[in-house]
Amino acid sequence: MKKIALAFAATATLLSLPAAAQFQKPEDAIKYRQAAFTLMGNHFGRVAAMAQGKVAFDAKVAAENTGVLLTVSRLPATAFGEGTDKGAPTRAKPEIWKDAAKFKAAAEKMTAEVAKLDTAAKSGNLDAIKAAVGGVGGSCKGCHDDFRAERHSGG
Ligand code: ASC
Repeated sequence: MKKIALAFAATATLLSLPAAAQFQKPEDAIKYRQAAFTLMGNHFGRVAAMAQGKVAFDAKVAAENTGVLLTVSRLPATAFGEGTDKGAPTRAKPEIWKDAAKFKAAAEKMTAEVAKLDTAAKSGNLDAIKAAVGGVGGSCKGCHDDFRAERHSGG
């Protein structure tokens, strides 16, 4: 019985790891979320380029990229904890913490749009991918408009 309880606890810890990501210092959280956004921009950009006809459409490559995007899209929200507004140069606006509910909604909108894009990419339907790329791009922009500053702070 104890063993089962332990196994459950270990599994629960593993499953909740991204949501409970712990950072030694604010700088680590800032770098972590910036790294995640860099990866998201890269993998989304590859699919967006196909949707825009700038790169030849390859359904398999599109789905591989949205798979990475889907996984990584769930990570940044774990790295905006209290006290991570400074510690390294960042474009994160104070509104993220002042209007936490709105920020959370924007983050959830983004992950929902990314999930739709991944579903569209797995279907291999370019028109569906184009529509979903628009949704993801809109969610990026919406959050940037409200919560991302023009310039980096000094840190
Ligand atoms: C990207 C990227 C963003 C978004 C945004 C969409 O590829 O790096 O920040 O798309 O430009 O409006």
